[in-house]
Amino acid sequence: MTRLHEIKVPDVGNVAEIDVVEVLIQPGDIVALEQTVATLETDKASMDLPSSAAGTVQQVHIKAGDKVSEGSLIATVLANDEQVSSAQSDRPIEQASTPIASPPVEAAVSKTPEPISPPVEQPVTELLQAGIPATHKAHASPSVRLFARELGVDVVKIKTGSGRKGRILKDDVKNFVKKVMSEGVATGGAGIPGIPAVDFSLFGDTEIQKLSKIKRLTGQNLGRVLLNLPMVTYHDEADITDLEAFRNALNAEKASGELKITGLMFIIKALVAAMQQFPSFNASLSADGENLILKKYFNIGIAVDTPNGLVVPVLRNVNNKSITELAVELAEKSDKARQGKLLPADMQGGCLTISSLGGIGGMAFTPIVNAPEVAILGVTRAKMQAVWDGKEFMPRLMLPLDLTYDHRVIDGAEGARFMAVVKQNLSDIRRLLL
Ligand code: CAO
Repeated sequence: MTRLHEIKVPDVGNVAEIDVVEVLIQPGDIVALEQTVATLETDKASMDLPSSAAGTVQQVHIKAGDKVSEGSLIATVLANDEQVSSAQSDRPIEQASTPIASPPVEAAVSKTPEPISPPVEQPVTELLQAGIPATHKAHASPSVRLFARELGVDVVKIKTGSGRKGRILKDDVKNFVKKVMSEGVATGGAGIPGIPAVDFSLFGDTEIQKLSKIKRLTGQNLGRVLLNLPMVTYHDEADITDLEAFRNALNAEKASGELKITGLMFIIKALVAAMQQFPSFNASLSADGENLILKKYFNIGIAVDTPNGLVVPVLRNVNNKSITELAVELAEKSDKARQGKLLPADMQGGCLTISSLGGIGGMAFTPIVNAPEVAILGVTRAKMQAVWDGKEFMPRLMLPLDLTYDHRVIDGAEGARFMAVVKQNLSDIRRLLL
């Protein structure tokens, strides 16, 4: 038989005006016998209020912020006779129109009013005398502590919660776990010890500057890539003397104020031509590491330096675009990037990335692959060098190139051959027509 059962605040000793800090049920919920339905708190302790019946919640009579005392009505439950704690009052129902969907309850039926859940780490006798179990100094109810323990979280580390007076709620535990997962590297993820915190103010004045969202996300992503990809960087240089002469002649024809062509446009084209010869560079490893997904499109990401951090807009179908079209598109996208106006779609679908520091300087660096891509090409400043041509030293403009690749997909010899083709394409751009 089913009955309307009232869950009330049991005998909690001589305490009135108990705060309701969290209500964990709502009408329609199915509760199990002894399941925590609310968290109550006095100025000395907090406690979980267990359900005295199993069934479907019909009405909830309290909300967070209310004050209750012994006998206050908490909720009404359409309960199964078999699963009601005998001490609390029930009103039989004449006609229970729908059968109760009983939750899988294993708990035995209590013969006495159910005491409030036992305290966790509770040494305070005066609170026990008052009939109220207390909790550890961190401000959280036993059920939240239990939940935290199940997830391996030490509630003390959460410090302050979003509940009243900084109480730690279940959502705070979930958010803490999410944060630790996403910042795994910074906090010592993958079993690697984290970097210990240092109080720098001991050594002199300091100032706190918040990292931009882009910087934080980039940092997390780069950390994840470093931990997941076995990467190798291969360094080489391309002779771009003839390319530079052609480019300068081209730019000299342009009216003042017209968009100039930088060497980067030729690097993009030379790279894509090499990718057409080496399909494994235009690929991604499947998540299970079993297959290579070969791409039939050629989209190149370009790392752009912005005041808020590094972003990578993607130039699509580069194989079908002219050098001038690429220059216009990159100018538009890098402007948009620097104004913080790139949309997520502008940064998706890249096949390989180029990170060019050539406008700034440098001799070489080791860029980090923009996974799930399999390689990234780093470029630093071209420099005039004396190059031996077999007979004499000739002044040649040499462009340093750094190719980092995912060694699970690309072997060292393949990387070197790929770079040889990129170099050839740059040294003699007529090859790009082939
Ligand atoms: N060698 C010599 N000169 C170079 C060069 C190179 N490798 N690359 C560019 N230059 C020259 C250009 O020709 C241009 O010269 P002029 O002023 O005489 O025309 C000047 O440097 C500035 O070029 P640029 O940087 O404005 O243009 P770009 O097409 O080469 O690059 C872009 C565009 C968006 C990639 C670049 O502006 C940028 O943001 N680079 C930074 C990328 C970055 O931060 N990477 C690091 C990622 S890892 O943390």
